Amino acid sequence: MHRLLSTAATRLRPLAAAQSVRTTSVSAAQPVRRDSGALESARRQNVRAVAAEPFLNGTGSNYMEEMYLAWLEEPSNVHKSWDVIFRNAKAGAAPGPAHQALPSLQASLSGRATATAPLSAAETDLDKLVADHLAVHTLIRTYQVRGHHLAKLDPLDISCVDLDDAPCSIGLNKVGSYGLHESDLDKAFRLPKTTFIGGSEDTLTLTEIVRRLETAYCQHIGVEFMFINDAEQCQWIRRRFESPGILRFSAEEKRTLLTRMVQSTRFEEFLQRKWSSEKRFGLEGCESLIPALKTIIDKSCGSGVESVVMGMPHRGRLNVLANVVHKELDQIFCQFDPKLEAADEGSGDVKYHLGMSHTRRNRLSDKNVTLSLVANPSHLEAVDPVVQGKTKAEQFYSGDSEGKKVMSILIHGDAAFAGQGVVYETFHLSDLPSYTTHGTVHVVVNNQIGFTTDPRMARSSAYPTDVARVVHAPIFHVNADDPEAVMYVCKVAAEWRSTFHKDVVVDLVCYRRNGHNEMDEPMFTQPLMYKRIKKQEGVLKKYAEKLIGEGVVTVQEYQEEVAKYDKICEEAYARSKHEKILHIKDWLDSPWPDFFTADGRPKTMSCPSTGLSEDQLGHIGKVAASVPVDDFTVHTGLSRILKARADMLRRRVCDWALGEYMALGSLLQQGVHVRLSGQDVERGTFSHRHHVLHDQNVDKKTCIPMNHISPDQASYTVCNSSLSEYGVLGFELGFAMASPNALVLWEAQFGDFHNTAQCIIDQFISSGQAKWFRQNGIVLLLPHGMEGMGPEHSSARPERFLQMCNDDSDVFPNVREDFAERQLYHCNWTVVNCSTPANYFHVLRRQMLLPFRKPLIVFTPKSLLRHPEAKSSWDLMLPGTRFQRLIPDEGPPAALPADVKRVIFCSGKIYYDLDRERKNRAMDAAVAVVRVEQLSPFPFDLAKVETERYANAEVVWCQEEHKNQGYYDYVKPRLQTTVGPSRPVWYAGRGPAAAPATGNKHTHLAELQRLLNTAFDLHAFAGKDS
Ligand SMILES: Cc1ncc(C[n+]2csc(CCOP(=O)(O)OP(=O)(O)O)c2C)c(N)n1
Ligand SMILES: [Mg+2]
Repeated sequence: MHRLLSTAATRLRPLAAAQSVRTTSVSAAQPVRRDSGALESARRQNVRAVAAEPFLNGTGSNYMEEMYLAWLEEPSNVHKSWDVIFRNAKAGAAPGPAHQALPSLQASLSGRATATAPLSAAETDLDKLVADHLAVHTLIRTYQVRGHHLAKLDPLDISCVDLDDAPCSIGLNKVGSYGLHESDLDKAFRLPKTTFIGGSEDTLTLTEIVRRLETAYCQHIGVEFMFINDAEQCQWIRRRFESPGILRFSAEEKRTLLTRMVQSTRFEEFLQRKWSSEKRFGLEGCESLIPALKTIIDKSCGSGVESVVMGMPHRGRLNVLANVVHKELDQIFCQFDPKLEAADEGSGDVKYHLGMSHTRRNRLSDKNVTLSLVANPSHLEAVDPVVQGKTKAEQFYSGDSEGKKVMSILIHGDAAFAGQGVVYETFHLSDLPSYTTHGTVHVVVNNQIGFTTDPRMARSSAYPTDVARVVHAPIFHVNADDPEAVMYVCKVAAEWRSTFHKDVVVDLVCYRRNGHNEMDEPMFTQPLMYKRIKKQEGVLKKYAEKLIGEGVVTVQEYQEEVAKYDKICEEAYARSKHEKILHIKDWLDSPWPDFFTADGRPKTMSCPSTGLSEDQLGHIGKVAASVPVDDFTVHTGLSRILKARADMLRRRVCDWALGEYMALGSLLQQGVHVRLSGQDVERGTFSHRHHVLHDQNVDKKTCIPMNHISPDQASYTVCNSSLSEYGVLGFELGFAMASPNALVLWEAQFGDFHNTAQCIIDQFISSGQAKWFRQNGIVLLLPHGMEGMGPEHSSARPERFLQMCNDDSDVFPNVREDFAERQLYHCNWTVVNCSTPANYFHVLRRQMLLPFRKPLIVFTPKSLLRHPEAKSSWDLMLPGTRFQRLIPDEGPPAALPADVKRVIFCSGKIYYDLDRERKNRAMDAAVAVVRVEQLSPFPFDLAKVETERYANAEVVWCQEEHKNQGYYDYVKPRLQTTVGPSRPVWYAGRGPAAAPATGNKHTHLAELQRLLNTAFDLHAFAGKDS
């Protein structure tokens, strides 16, 4: 049958000596710089010896490097023979003599060998003794590095690393590869400190050494960890997998494991019996996932964890909900009833996507633990960063700065884990200060297939888990048909996390008993694999027989356990029949209990004024214009910026950056946590923000003035992210999910780049509430504007966001009390393009002062950041003021509206071009310019006031974006609904185009002038059809 591609196997081949020299010299940068000559010299010997000495190739070279580093630290750290080699090499000895003649053991035993010790007089048998010891050490190391290649990981026994391509010289009959002989098998060897196979013994015969290494590394557990740089961590792992007797369990532990296997297996069987033709993405073939997760949770709770946030795909999800999260079984079963009506608004979602949060008593720790499974879309792995963000937020709110109370577990499919880039993006967040969750336990349900695709067609790496190596996470492969081995690795994984607070991977190598779903025929594509699977006995049966054979349980006890669980299922099934209505809100992964009324509604439907007192504006402004710590030298350019801010304070105006400061600072003062994340947000892509000041003389000395506003303020987190959109936006969404009392903002470097995070936008932000009944107040800041910068860096694609808005273009709404808030409450998100700093300030504050949460999409400016006209007086920010959904023309047209010939509606930066052009043409009285600041939900009520005010005017929509882009397709039907069918709505703007903008500056300006000409040519539409 199949298995790994040769490309994958190639990766497992030892490196050529020359290659390994190159790689290792990077990893050992520090000591090598100090004294690289000796190592290089020793390496030259090594390279020559490599052909004859298999142990010196590949990992052997790393071994030498380790020896060398240890020697550099303290010569007595290494065996005398290595000491001599390095000393001689350092002293410039030619490779031959230095390498060939090892010191006499007697000499070395009587004291440290010296660099000048004679090398030629050693007795042959002592030389051999030393060489044999070295060989044994290398043999041990080879098992540690590559033993997993030979581990019996696959329950079907059809998959293994292709050892023809990657010879692995381990095993009793391979000792010759190390220069050892059959006659050495009974000889005793002293064990190095880097192994624990001896237990309390420090010498073992070669036969016993090999036997114990095979037990540790080549049975049902395969451990990949030798790529980890940290010696303590490697020792920690070796101790846990090499110590004799590690896989001995008490009868109690075995019985608990059996019970969990019964629950896992019988749950799927129950569903299969009751709903044989329903998709459920059953766990058959990987039933040990349930005890695996429970073991991780038990062990973690034992070390103080109180909350576990989980993310997982379809496979086995219902089982996890039932048997791990403990969702009531009747609630799960009633989801299968097609007649059940939905009680809540929104589309809802299929049962294997819903989330859940539940607090229960942990039996082992006897403490409460909250388990939440985050709702997710079909898009595999998309939930990973969301889970991390939610975990980070829970850690933040509970003051858990080291991840001791809150942790995350991510469950993956093998194909998705290897194939989806967001997995990599998420791993790269794992050790960043503002994104780390202090270690995630990853569990891969590695059923060796993805839908219909074999691993050899689905990945180029040997294992699906290789992606985890980038962050040096240890990887524990385990045969999932051995529940005890599974339980053991899960214990170690949990312990690893609580010890080192780093990621770890458990790879459950299993199979998929049915097709992709229960309706699928797997024999079409994997005939041989499935013939094999049909013969495979279920793991529960095998494990029960094992325990019965060991006398741990009797047949009767086992049968009673099965009957007990079946009865629980039957009773829940009976109860589920009484359910008449399906409540999606019972499936919330992140409930906000105090934020809503008991029945989940907003406590009010109004929003207070978002203005601030003059004093508050002055105080926050002062912080923004100062360096609030002593002895701190800022860059002279920044001093100028701060001075300019101070000047704005005197003039009582705000530019964009100051408006943002006022909004965020005031929310912090009100106790709202603010988190701003994205690429280069600390300074701001356009160098306007400067929320983190850097001392020009002291490395890493920074100051965040926003955290110096008042002593009792909430804390401000501003963090430059990794260069990722999908991962980071997902993370921030997850952060925002945890609490309604935080303003979480993600800023794209330029608006265009949001599309690499499209899945988070489409699947979570736009539709999350409709599918999963949970609100989210995340803010997206998307720099947008046509400024001649070319096809990229111009458009944040407003058309895409607007196309996903759920307000009805054809129905003029019933405008009544609190219309603005009600409209917001019923929309799926808010889309704004503010033309003034004051309005930006208000919309950010409104986001937190509203009694509910909706995502907010803000198209933010670039050139307007410094535009002299784009400044706001504080008068527009005082108490009583609020966000203006639409800004009417307050100039001459408003005074004599009947004389206005044309009313131009527009949004964003084009307003300033229109205003300038109107002045240039002296058309102030003839043309009104109205700014739509909140595009969605569309301000029908205010637009109507304006169109009625200018009853004699032509209605025009003007935009700088191309006709098939921007706002036109969204706004036109809504304006049309507002004015009625008899009044045309005209368009002034660029024509349709494939790319968002031209790369030619001249063309850009010509296009702009053309559209302004149309906008102000009062005859442009004469005789035309709209
Ligand atoms: C991003 C994404 N692409 C494609 C799919 C369609 N799809 C659903 S399940 C599946 C196979 C998943 O295989 P694996 O990750 O190994 O999980 P398994 O079903 O084997 O448990 C695919 C391709 C999807 N859900 N998400
Ligand atoms: Mg799979």
